[in-house]
Amino acid sequence: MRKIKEEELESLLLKYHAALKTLETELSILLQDFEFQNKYNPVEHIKSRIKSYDSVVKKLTKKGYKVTIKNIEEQIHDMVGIRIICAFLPDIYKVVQLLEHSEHIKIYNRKDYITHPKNTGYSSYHLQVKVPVHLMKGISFVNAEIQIRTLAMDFWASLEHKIRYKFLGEVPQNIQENIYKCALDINELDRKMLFLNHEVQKLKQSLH
Ligand code: 0O2
Repeated sequence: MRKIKEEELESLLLKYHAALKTLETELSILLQDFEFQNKYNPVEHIKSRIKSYDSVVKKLTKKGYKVTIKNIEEQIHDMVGIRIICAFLPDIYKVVQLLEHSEHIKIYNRKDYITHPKNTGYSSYHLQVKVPVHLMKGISFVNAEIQIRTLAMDFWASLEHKIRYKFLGEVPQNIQENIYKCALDINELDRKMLFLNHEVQKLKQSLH
C-alpha cells in the first residue's frame, strides 16, 4: 500500500480548514439575518471540528477501505463537521430551512435520525453538504457534515460516545439496552420542555 505523503495530507487539511471557515462564516451570516428578521435565535451553540487522523484511519478500516488520499476524499463525508445545538425540536427544522436557502452551501444528502432514530437510540438531523473552496488551483467542492440536534439529544450523544469509547469491543447487551432506554427518557423530557415552552408562549400572548 502506498503511504500517504505528509505534503499531500497537509494540502488536504488546508482545504478542509478552508471549507470549515467558509461554512462557519456562511452559517453565522445566515443566523444573524434570521435573528434580525425574526427577533429570535434558534441556536444555543455551535461546535466544529476537522476529523482526527486516527478517527479517519478507524472509519476507513471499518468500511473496508485502504488509507489513501482518494479514499479520504471520496469515502469520508464528515472530515469537516459542524454540530449545531438548538434548545427545542422545532428550532432544528428552522435551521435546516435556513441552510436550504444558502446560495453557497449545497445539500446533497440528509439523514433524519429524529423521525427514524438509530437502533442505539441516537437522534439528530444530519445534512451532508458541498462547500465551495476557492484555492489558487481553482474552485473545489468539499464534503462536510452538519449535525443539528437539541441540547437533550446532544447530552445523550456526548455521554453515549464517552461510554462506548471506554470499550475496545462491543458494549455489553444490557448496557446497550440501558443506554437505549436513556435515549427514550431524554426524548420524553425534550417533548415535555417543548410543551412547557409552548404553554408559556401562549400565556405571554394572552397577556398582550
Ligand atoms: P465522530 O467521532 O463523531 O466523528 P457516513 O459518514 O455517511 O459515510 P456513517 O458513519 O454510517 O457513514 O454515518 P452516520 O451514522 O449517519 O453518522 C456518523 C456520525 O453521526 C458519527 O460520526 C457520529 O458523530 C454520529 N453518530 C451516529 N450514530 C451515533 C451513535 O449511535 N451515537 C453517537 N454518540 N453518535 C452517533 P463518527 O465518525 O462515528 O464519529
